[in-house]
Amino acid sequence: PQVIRREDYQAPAWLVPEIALDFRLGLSATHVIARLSVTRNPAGNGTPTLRLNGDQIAALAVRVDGEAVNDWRMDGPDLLIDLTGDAHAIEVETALNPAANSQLMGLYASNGMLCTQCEAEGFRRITFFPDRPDVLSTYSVRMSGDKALFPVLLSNGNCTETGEGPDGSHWAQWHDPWPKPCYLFALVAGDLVANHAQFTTMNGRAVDLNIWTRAEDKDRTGHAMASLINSMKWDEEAFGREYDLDLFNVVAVSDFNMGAMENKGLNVFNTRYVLADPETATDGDYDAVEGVIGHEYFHNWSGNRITCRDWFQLSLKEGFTVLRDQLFSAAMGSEAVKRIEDVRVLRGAQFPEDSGPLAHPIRPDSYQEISNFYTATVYNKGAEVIRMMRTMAGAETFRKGTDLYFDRHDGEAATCEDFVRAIEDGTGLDLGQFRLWYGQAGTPQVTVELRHEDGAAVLELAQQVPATPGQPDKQPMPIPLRLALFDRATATHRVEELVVLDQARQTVRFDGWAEPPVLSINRGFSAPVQIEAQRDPADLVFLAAHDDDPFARYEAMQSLVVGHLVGIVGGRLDAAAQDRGRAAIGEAFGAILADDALDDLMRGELMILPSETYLAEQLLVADPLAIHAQREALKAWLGREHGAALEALHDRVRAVPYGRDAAARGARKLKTQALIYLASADAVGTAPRARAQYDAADNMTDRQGALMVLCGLDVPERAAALDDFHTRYAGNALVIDKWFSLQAGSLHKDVLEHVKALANHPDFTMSNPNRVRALYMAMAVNPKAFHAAGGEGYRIIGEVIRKLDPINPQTAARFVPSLGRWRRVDAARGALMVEELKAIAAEPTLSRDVREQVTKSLG
Ligand code: DPP
Ligand code: ZN
Repeated sequence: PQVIRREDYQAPAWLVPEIALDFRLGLSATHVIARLSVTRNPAGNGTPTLRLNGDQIAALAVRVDGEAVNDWRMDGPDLLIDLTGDAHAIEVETALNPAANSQLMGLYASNGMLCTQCEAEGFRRITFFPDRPDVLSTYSVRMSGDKALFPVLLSNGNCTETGEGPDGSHWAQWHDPWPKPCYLFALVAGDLVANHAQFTTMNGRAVDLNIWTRAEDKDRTGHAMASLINSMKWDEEAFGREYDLDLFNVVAVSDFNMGAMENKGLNVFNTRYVLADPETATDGDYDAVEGVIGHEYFHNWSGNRITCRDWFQLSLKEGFTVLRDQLFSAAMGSEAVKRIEDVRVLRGAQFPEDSGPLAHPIRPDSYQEISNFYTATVYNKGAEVIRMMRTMAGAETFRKGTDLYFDRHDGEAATCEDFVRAIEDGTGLDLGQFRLWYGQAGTPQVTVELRHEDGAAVLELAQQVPATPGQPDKQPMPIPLRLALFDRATATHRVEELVVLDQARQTVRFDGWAEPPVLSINRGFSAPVQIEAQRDPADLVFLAAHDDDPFARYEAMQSLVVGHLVGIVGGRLDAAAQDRGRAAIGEAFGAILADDALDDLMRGELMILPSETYLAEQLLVADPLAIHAQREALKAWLGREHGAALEALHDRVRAVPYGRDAAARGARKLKTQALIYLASADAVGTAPRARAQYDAADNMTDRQGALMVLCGLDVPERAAALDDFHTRYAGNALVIDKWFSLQAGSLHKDVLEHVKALANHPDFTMSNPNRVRALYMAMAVNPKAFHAAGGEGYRIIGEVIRKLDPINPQTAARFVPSLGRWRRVDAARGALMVEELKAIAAEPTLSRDVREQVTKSLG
């Protein structure tokens, strides 16, 4: 396999300042003429050979300076032309079949419309081009097609002209004044309607906003539009970034590999991040729409105006843009809850990457298939790394750094190093050692010990960055730890500061403590590390009740439960210690239920137990079913112990009417949380309560929550509610996705039987990524199903990978990491997982995507 290395970067030999594209559109036959003005790059290596990348396309004709030529040649998928002189006009014709493009990369058909996805390397499936992000061009796009099939014709930038053609056809001409790499090119043609609004920027530019959907979906775009307007305003205020075109289009597409795509002036979205109304979208869905709308909009500056020099720099735009969308969502809602959710995602998705065979730094050194690097590491850990700079600089000073970055690199294809240097120059921070965060993979382990001696609190800190594939030895990194010391008597803190641990070991002394304080550390999750501390459960109960940092309060509760469950599963707690631990959790849980000063959204967060994935992460080798059983047992015990309080809570929040405000959202969150514990304690007794919540629901949050609980129970109410749900939402693809996910993710003892039956359901299809993920990703992340005795879960996922790979390799490859965790489970299970990986590797033809992930997972 060909390995692409970061250190091999070479400037492009030829540039393409301008490109004109002419599309004659048809669902199964589209004809493309690309006219490129190419100029020799003075900074290039001087080769006469122009390399135009291609992928599964053929050149029908090639012209140089207007003359048909024959002396071009193919080098694998690429088209090469030798040129004399410094500037030429190149013209290439290609023919495409969008309807047959099941990979959903390049130009493809979805639901009768045509759309594109070009990041990272999809443009080369449309025409021959130097498909690399450091080649920036000005685009003119003409498209023509049947007016009845494609009444709406969109591309990047502004529409400059339209007209009628022969035989019921029409055409449109678009021009994007901002030079861009080809991964930001987009085209959409279809029968769409727009929700239209206007936004006036801080300097008075009037911008037309359109959210395009199929007619029947239009009335579910209000939240996306409000989120877009909020994003535009927030980016002006928080980062000084103004929109730079007169038009901003968003299109919702139901077949989409990713969440959404930030194409210049024409964002293309997976429908699930656009459509929302109370009847069909949960509060979580609303948040996801807001977050992704923001994310793609923010890319206009962090991604489009300043793009990446090469794909190793992906975190330059993604890490920064994730941070920007996190700050935006925090500003729109509860900052505390948003931070907890972000950390939950990091721990659930990124920590396992860092500790597995696919571990890579946020700026990888090599890849075989770049699609495999759109990871939680590049995105979410990338955001955490930039957040640490912000924490160390302070928000206001950090802004000076980002201002400088935008100023200095506007219009360029930049590197992570450019970003760090701009932050350094703008803030005055010395980030020399900090750069290690870009190059070293693995989640640092920080050991914390607090001693009390001679009237002082002495904090011993040590760090260790674990070995990862290809990186056996690591250097200590700067780890900013926000900490506080609490006075037990007053339950307030006297010290709060940011300590930067930048050596292997460090001691920090705090004088003036006659009594030992309680330590609160990594407040706000100031660093993406794993804290190892021997904590007295009483101290954690204290912090869970009194810490004034909401994240730290949540963390105290999590640590209490992690210590208890991991202690039991690891066989480290005797019966008496188990009882003490459980009692401490029960006490803290009761205090959370009873605390009148807590808002319900935060109360809901504090009630959520650490996930099984996160618990497994604490053990070198885990028995997933033992973790599952112990966690379920604790849930049931809490449900019994606090049954009356949980019922009272459920009754209280049931009475709160639907609203989008925090209080009503908090009520809905608690409604389902209460139900979860009650059902765990008493399935038969709670089923009618769950069914009542289902029936009374006037919104998807309550209805889905109740159905989720019922799905896990072996009660008659289960099938009836599932049938009702399917009938009620027949034809609404996003809600039917939920119907699949709830069953595949359920706690039900027959979950694998359900999954197998659902695979044959008429609503199931392997060609829609949302549907595939709804069934199989939900199952792959459901430990009870995935790790079921005998390896059936592994076989199901292995088969999905093999069946999906020829259809959609990008989506298929996303399933490999779950099997790649084989070293972290008991040997018998591990062997079954390896067997599946080997069966995949033995396939005669495999995509580069799946091949890379499988080989690395076995390696
Ligand atoms: N660049 C997209 C995003 O993260 C993914 N292709 O927004
Ligand atoms: Zn992004």
